[in-house]
Amino acid sequence: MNADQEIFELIEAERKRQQSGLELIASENFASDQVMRAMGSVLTNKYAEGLPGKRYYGGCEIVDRVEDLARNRLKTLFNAEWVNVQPHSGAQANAAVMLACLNPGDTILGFDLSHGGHLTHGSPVNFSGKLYKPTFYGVEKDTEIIDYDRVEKTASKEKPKMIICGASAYSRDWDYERLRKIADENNAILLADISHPSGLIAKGILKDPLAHCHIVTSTTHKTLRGPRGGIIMMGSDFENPFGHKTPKGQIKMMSQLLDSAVFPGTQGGPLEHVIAAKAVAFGEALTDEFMHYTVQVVKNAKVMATAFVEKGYHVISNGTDNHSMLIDLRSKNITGKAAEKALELADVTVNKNMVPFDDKSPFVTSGMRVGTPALTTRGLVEEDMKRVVDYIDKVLSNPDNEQITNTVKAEINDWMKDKPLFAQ
Ligand code: DSN
Repeated sequence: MNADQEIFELIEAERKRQQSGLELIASENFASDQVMRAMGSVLTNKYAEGLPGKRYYGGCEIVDRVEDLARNRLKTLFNAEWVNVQPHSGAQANAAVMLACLNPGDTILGFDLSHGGHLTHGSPVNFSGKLYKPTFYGVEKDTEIIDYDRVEKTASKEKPKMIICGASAYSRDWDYERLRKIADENNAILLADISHPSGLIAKGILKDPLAHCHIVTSTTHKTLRGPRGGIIMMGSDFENPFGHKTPKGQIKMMSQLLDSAVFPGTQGGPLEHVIAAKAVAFGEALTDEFMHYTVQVVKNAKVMATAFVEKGYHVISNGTDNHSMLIDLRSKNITGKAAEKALELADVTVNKNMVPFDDKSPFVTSGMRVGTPALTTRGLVEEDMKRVVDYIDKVLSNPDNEQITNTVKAEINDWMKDKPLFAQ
């Protein structure tokens, strides 16, 4: 059969874009060839509604083994007692958890989207803010860090059924132990969405949420460097902490509730080709090479944050513990929207982002978010981060100067041309 020229030309154009530029979007990464091979395999042809050993279709013996490998590797990676690897995305994972644990109208307490939180943690434009009653905590104005005493006060006032921690743009580690105490005081379920730092958590570089949180969700394509997808995990609270009962009065374990909230609650057939790719990525994440990778991600981020501060940029909370940072551009007299556009013209990809207490709309914003997972996968190290910040500063200091933009772009293209997407 002929290749679909139209679409494969576009795929090749995207490959060249990824190859020639600097990828700084904190939620993006480059998956290995074997992850992509698994995703592009015949497993896409198979329906397998249900779980390994309990499917609604024949012919599932092999996909059962694939999914079991994914589940077992994930359990080992995070020291989890129970996992579900079927969510198609992080949003789907969070939807399933909320369906399993909450009734419509229940109060949830999440990290404010405009301070770095996520849409699925209660935003009014998302199912989580429409079906449930959202309340929020945020960072302090002076420190730009979460004050857990204030979270405790907010929780005792709002009495949430679920407290959600985790963020899309918060560069500090989380105090899961303290949050669990706050959840227990309010008889609330504690959900950690670790989509951003999950790769770093897997290797012990950041605190372990599974030791304290009832339920943990993540995507698999950010610092975990797998295919685009989601997962749900439980650690020590494997048993149902709230005694949900079936109509016949049997206590259902939380794991059963979560499994059925994924399928048939919110999804149909699982994507077994993606689950195979997840298994490959979990296998990669179990290696020492991945340990070196995650250590380098954080080293690179710290050097990058310092380089920005030295050039007079306001890095929110003055630094980072993880792979990302949020930069308030107001002191540089450029909006997030204008910065994103100017950098794009120089083949540097970032995203505009609200900063805490922003006075601009989400379409304009006062900030940009950057991260090091993708550049580190390409093999870049600390010295390279300083060079990246020099380029960014040159462009943002002269956003309308086409000559400077073109010179920076040419230098970046030349620098990147021989660097594979997946080097380390
Ligand atoms: N869109 C993701 C991010 O960029 O952080 C979160 O879903």
